[in-house]
Amino acid sequence: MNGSNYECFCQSGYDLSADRKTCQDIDECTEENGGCTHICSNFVGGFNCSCNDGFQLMNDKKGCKPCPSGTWGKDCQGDCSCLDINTECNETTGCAECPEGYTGGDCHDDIDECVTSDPCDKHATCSNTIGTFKCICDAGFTQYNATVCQGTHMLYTVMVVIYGVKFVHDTSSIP
Ligand SMILES: [Ca+2]
Repeated sequence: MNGSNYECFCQSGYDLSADRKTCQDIDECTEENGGCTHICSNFVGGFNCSCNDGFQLMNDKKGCKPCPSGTWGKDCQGDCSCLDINTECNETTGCAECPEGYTGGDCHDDIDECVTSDPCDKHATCSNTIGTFKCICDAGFTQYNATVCQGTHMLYTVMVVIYGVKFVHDTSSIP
């Protein structure tokens, strides 16, 4: 071979380098965004298109169309069921409102109330459960209601919870 009687060709996605012997990746995204409507991602030997949240790739693998009703998020993988609560579902953020005890775009994530709101009174230990929580009364106390424990002794504390404000009335002075 004297260098003049052969010619190199590259596979698709590659271009011949200046030395005319090696192939180098073509960055298709530099030209017209690779034909992608939204996001063009180059990789060695090719490229692909993807869409912004709230859209899905069309059959041509380049165009993007809005998520079908009932779905949201990246590649429309989010589920708008919102645990059957009839509420608005945003195509990029998901469910606008979740039932009590749940959070997340799909409303499938449990809220750990023991961390977020410390709902139990001082004579109880909070225990998170899926969709809600439990207040487990300390020894010597029994359940008065979901969040309040009262002493089983003569002296006890009544805790009334109204609109999230706690009023503590110590009845120990009452004969
Ligand atoms: Ca919970």
